[in-house]
Amino acid sequence: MRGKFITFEGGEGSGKSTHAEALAKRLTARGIRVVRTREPGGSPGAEIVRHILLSGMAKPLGAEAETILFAAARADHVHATIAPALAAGQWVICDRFIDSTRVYQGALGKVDIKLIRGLERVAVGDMMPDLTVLLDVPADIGMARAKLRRGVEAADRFEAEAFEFHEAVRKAFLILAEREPDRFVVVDGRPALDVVTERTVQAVERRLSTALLALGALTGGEDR
Ligand code: T5A
Repeated sequence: MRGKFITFEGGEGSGKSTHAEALAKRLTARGIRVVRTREPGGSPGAEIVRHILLSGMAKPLGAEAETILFAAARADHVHATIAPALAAGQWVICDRFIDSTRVYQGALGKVDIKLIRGLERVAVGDMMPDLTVLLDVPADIGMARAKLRRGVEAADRFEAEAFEFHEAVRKAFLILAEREPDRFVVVDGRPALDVVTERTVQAVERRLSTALLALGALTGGEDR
């Protein structure tokens, strides 16, 4: 049976990496084989493109060229990492995916949605997420958390954008979630870490209960 594909989305510092990791640990403890991955990146080829994108080297080429680079990285990531894992029955938990392109390059970068959807068809095909967890936090909280985590390191190409940009990112993600309520679940990322993790796990249990039951992984409770 094909594994389940879960993506985490949200603005900078919303807690995607933290809660994706926590969810992976919970699922692994229930006997599910989990692959944790991220975008941009997640395969050797895509990690090279990640460096080009996040260093800001591609910014002068314009938003369309950046979109094409994100799609090229995604195509390699899907081909080399995501599709083989799902085919082997593993569950894939990915930090950012198509919705980040729809928001950062589409809603914010004003790249034509037709180009974005066309690139999705090429890069993703039918490897669409079964569930997308949107971690929603106000931009000021997310930026403060990202800054704290980064320490003395320089902000990357997107982190360096202004507060208004990050607040617009938050709104654009919420609009996507409203449009596709069957795929998205929105989790309030403001409460304490363990509270957000618990709510995330519960949301995944609700949405993917059939698959978890089939694997005998819903009723365990040993890790709660
Ligand atoms: N991008 C990406 C595009 O423009 N288009 C695309 O198609 C794609 C795929 C990626 C950048 O690329 C852009 C978007 C991004 O700007 P990245 O380095 O991968 O860059 O950055 P992010 O994905 O934004 O990752 P961050 O690490 O900044 O944010 P996370 O993963 O959301 O946050 P996380 O988990 O690292 O948490 C940050 C800190 O907050 C704490 C954590 O412990 C950590 O220290 N924290 C909490 N603290 C208190 N309470 C909570 N509830 C907390 N949750 C987390």
